[in-house]
Amino acid sequence: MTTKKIGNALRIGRFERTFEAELTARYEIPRLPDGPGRAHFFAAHAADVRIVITSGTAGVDGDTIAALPNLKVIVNNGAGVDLIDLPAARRRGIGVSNTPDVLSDTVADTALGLILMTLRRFGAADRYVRAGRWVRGGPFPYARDVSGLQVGILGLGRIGSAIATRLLGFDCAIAYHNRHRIDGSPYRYAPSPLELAESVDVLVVATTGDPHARHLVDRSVLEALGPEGYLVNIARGSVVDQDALVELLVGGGLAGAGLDVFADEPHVPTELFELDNVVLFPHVGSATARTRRAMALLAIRNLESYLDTGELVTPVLRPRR
Ligand code: 8YV
Repeated sequence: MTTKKIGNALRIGRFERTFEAELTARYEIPRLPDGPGRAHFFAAHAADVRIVITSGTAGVDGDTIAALPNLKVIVNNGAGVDLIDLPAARRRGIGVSNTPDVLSDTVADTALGLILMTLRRFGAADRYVRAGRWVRGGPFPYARDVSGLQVGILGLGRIGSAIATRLLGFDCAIAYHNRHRIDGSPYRYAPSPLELAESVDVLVVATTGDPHARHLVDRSVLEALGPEGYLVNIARGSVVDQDALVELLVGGGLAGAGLDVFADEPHVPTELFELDNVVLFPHVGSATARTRRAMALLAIRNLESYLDTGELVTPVLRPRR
């Protein structure tokens, strides 16, 4: 494959390895330097940039959008666009694309893994064997059944729905909260996150990480979940009040938590390392070879579609023509 130069495009942030490989195999695109080099780059090239390519973990803030006067489109590798200033993009008519659907099953599998590992204490059980404690200490303590539980899903979108479908196979009763009730949904609707938490054994966070979702799971929601309740988060760390979560876990105010995402990744509160009822993943929700390739190819299809037709394949915001 020969690489093609796209002079009016700019890469922002570091990309996960499959996207990096697929993109560089096809295109030669300059990267926005970090540090002092950034101001020099803007001074020399800002007016040329029409396309920005970024990833879920890097994003494009309002200052960067303001610094690029001719920006027309932002292509994001990842479903979550919470690190892109969408209101600023909308005001300027800048299109934004993401990579929905192709990751839903894999992220839902991750949620199920976290639920099973946390409630059945599979991670702790594995550590028990490896540490030779089965021989010395006898049988491992009892865990909690997943089958037949009441599970609340905060954010019944594409990923939330894929989680619900899987849980039906475990005979779980599903409830959900979204800003609006979904017509025709087979699941019980809870009018607020608090009422959802009060009525379930496990609360699964599957919302977007948009500003309106910040701390949607606050201390009162966690307290409503209570000492017998579990929190699972595969969405964004910003949705949960992490300080309150840590405090409640340490003090026994929650039964446990399964977390793939954190408030300040890759930093994880060290208090959690001590707790055997907590399962910690390094944001691997979509991290399988097949899914990361599907995401990368969809991001590239968005780029190519914009170059060919001026339209995006999976727009979050359509570019103004
Ligand atoms: C990735 C994600 O971590 O898609 C998302 O929003 O959180 C993850 O799949 C990331 O986007 C990879 O760039």
